[in-house]
Amino acid sequence: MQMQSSRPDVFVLRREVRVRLTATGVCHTDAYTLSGKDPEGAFPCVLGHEGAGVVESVGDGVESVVVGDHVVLLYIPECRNCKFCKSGKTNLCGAIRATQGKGVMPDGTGRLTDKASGKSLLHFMGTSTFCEYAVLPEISVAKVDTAAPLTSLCLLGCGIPTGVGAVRNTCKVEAGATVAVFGLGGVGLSVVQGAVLAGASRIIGVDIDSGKFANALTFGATECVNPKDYGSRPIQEVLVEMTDGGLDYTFEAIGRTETMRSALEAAHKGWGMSCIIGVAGAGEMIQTRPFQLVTGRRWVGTAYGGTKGRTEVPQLVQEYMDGGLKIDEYITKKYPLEDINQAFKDMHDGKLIRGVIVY
Ligand code: NAD
Ligand code: DAO
Ligand code: ZN
Repeated sequence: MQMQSSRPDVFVLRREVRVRLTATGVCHTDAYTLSGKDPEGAFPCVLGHEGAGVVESVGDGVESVVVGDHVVLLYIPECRNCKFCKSGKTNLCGAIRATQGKGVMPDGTGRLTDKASGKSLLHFMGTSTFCEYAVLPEISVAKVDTAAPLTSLCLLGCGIPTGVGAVRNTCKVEAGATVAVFGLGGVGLSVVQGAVLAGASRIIGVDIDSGKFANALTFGATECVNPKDYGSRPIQEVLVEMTDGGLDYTFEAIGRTETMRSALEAAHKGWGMSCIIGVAGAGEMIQTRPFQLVTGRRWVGTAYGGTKGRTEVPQLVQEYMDGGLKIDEYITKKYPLEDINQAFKDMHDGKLIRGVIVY
């Protein structure tokens, strides 16, 4: 069945839901794709991937949400039925991977149209949140408590679960552990938050912009270092010296291959684990001496913090409602959609933890 709405150009098919977006975060990944540097970026498309809203209509066969439900949009779906979901080892659901990557719905068609030209637009990361409406497969929305403010919950679409989940799901940081976080933007701050919640004993923030330190300390970093203060000395040497041999866990939340290496080499011999969160430029390669791994350091990576969205996002919302998870503290500024270019500019200028577009 095809359901027509007050917007006749937008429709939902079987197992699809249409969401009226209420808010979306603006993230560097949107800017990266917009820049044209992402070889997998498919245009013309509607960008945005950190959104939340209200289910406005549903297609046939939709069982997990009804009209009026509040949802967070998921760029990694959770079908609970594919071999990835069933493995219990990963959040990388494979159910709609191929079509999502091409910017279309599972049936191979799109649901977005440029009103001015009448031409079809591609979807982005299966979400396309820079738009008042989005159509997604039902496996790509997480139903959340309607009592929680959707303007805040949009940030559970990417940055916060990524950092917190890297700590909890990917590295399973234990109480008392020592942690270093490379990069203190929204994702790095979420690692700091995750480390605090895990009971880490020492959380060292690393950033070349000392202006980021105040927020990091407020979020719970115990100290911060700026590699620029150490001249040409590799920052991993400084950290190893500061910590009597290295950290139990290090996280790279920048997206640079050099800092990925530094983070790995700042991890403690024998057991240190280093997690790559940052997304490096297309085609870039990481490197270290294999002996770093032979001697017991482990190099891992994470997408969306290993978060299984439909299962875990509602839990994060509950944690937020109970006062245990910070979300509002990330929102530096809110913008109407018409000011989205200003939001991108402010993000590039490093002024924001997160800017949020409110519809
Ligand atoms: P951001 O730009 O807000 O923060 C990056 C921080 O790194 C900034 O504070 C910057 O000053 C600092 N920095 C830059 N170069 C540095 C260097 N050489 N040494 C130390 N610090 C340096 O970005 P963000 O939104 O926090 O995202 C961080 C990274 O995480 C990005 O690469 C983003 O694409 C990636 N990301 C990954 C996932 C995932 O699922 N793996 C999800 C979301 C974002
Ligand atoms: O299943 O092969 C796959 C890819 C899943 C998507 C992983 C995305 C990870 C990085 C996202 C970055 C920022 C939003
Ligand atoms: Zn799946």
